[in-house]
Amino acid sequence: MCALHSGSADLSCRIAGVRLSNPLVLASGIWGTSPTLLERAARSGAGAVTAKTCTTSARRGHRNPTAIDWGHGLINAMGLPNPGVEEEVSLLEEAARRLAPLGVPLIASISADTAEGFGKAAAIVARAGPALIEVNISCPNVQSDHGEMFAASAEEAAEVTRAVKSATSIPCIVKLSPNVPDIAAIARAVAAAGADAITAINTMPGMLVDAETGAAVLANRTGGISGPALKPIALRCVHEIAGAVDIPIIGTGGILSGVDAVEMISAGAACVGVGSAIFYRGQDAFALIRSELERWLEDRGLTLDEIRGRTRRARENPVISNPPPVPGWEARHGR
Ligand code: RRO
Repeated sequence: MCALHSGSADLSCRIAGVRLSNPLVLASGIWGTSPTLLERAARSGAGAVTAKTCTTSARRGHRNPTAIDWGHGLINAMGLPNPGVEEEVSLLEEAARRLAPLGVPLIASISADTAEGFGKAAAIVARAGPALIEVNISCPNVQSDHGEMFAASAEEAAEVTRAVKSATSIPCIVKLSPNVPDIAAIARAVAAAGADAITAINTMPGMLVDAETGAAVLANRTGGISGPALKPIALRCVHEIAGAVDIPIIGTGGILSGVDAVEMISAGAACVGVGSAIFYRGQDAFALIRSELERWLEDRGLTLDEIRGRTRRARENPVISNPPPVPGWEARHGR
């Protein structure tokens, strides 16, 4: 492991009244709901950790192959596998117990087929005492079961938000999809319905096709794209949402390095989601990104508050040469 910078920059931040020691949030679905894996993310430097989304009943998920590195990012169609919210509560309770002494907040994540179902799932996960509940209305891989995602309609997204808000007093974060014509309109609707924060964004639907056979590569045919290819889309979405609402945003999509985190916070995010980075950079991803972020701020004498939202205030369009997302990334991946 390379030497980590451990400086004096204050990386602490708040999301919906919950304090994080640093803005890096383990994204949902990356390390499941296993208490030991969530604890590992916390010990390796995450500021908060999000569990895998759970639903009112258990789901098996899709057949393999379900996740692939396609060269410029990942694509997945897990199909929301989970043991169901009742089973999940005991795992979340254990995770919360392990995270409490580390001072790392737990974020539960829920989904359902109906607004009422979201309310029910929220009331059940609340029993585990998570600091926050993420409301996943934007999974790209369950259309055949659920119909159109709730994140596609401002009215339905607001209805789900209201159902969750009336089921629990735990602050809720609504997770939006990039696959809509006007994400700012959806953000306004959920904020008006009482959302305490927004996660932007979920993965972007896509597919891989095998040239030899012409067949779709994923068993589900389509999946959600994450990693480096998603970053410019996520930056645009966060920028648009930050211009539309005042609630905090967890900017998620292609954050692999400290510089990526700086870009996302500049676009208006309060915190940043980290997911695919664990695939690209290994289990030390949080420690690496955190130390890069800290060093970047210290070298320039800047604070998180000073960089947050500065994209909107910036007057110049500098010509920058874009380095690979992570130094040495191409060599490590044989490219
Ligand atoms: O489980 C999945 O297939 C999945 C979910 Br719930 C989600 O929200 N986003 C994603 O890319 N995959």
